[in-house]
Amino acid sequence: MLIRRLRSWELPEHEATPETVFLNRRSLLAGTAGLIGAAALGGPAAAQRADPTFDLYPAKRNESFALDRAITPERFSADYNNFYEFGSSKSVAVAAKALKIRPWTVVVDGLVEKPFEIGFDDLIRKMPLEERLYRLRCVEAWAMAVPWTGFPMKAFLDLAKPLGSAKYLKMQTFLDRSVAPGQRQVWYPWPYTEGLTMPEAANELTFLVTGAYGKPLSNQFGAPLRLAVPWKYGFKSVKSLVRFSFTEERPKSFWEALQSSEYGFWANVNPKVPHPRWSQATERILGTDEQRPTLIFNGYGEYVADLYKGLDSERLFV
Ligand SMILES: Nc1nc2c(c(=O)[nH]1)N[C@H]1C(S)=C(S)[C@@H](COP(=O)(O)O)O[C@H]1N2
Ligand SMILES: [Mo]
Repeated sequence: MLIRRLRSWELPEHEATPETVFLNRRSLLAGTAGLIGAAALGGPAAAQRADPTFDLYPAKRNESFALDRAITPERFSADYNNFYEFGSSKSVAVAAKALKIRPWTVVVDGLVEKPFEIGFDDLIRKMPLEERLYRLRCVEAWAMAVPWTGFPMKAFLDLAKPLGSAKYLKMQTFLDRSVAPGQRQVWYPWPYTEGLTMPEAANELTFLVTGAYGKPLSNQFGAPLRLAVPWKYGFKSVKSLVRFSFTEERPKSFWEALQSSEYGFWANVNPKVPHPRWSQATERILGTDEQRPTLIFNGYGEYVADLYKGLDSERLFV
């Protein structure tokens, strides 16, 4: 009952369009630059200029990941976020500034040769950074296209050295009720958790993100480290990661734990498989009124369709 009432984010977009988008649209029409300060203009904010990894940006773009549409302007993508740790509205950018992203330690444990912890600044300097233009399709039927900077999960796996017995990679967000008011809402299964099979984790597309728009990530995007798996619904792209655990058992993810009939483990994008309460056939392009047809695997089938051969008994598209 409680969950039902609270999960307003599941409303179809036309019933739930937040005021901020209207405001931005209006200010655009008026010829002004939007409402969120320097970041809205695309330049690095003070927090980003002070970031100890600022010198790594912009990273060289990997041209193999091309878009079929325009990059979403940062003033839209940085002001319309799902980050339940900081509230269930889309306007979490200000609240997310409370997250302290240094020092930041990442734990690697479970079925690995040797569990370890590594500081984020050490980790990023061991990894091959590049920029990729990726699309993101939220299960709520809006979509965006973002220039992420980061490194292939494959490079991280080479560092983590999972054992042959590992079948899944479980990933978790930080847990700190003192900075994240959403985490005081005890009916949610914190910390936010997501999982991939090992073949999914090792896929060329699976990307660990440290930056966006040629700068270190701003907090609302999931700083300092988040996942991007663009062929899956956006809720799989878990933010502000602190722990990577290799397991034999399939991890239960945050939304799956809340409502498994609507949000499953696989969550691959498919226009023909509706959400129980709305169609997935089209998507609204963030910052516009444009609707586009949704693509199977969000258009990334050539990279990932083979991962799902022989898995027809699974709920691959929920
Ligand atoms: N920790 C955490 N990760 C999260 C979420 C969240 O609430 N908490 N929301 C997910 C959802 S539903 C989406 S669509 C994307 C949104 O990413 P964006 O805010 O960068 O657009 O983040 C995903 N990762
Ligand atoms: Mo989402």
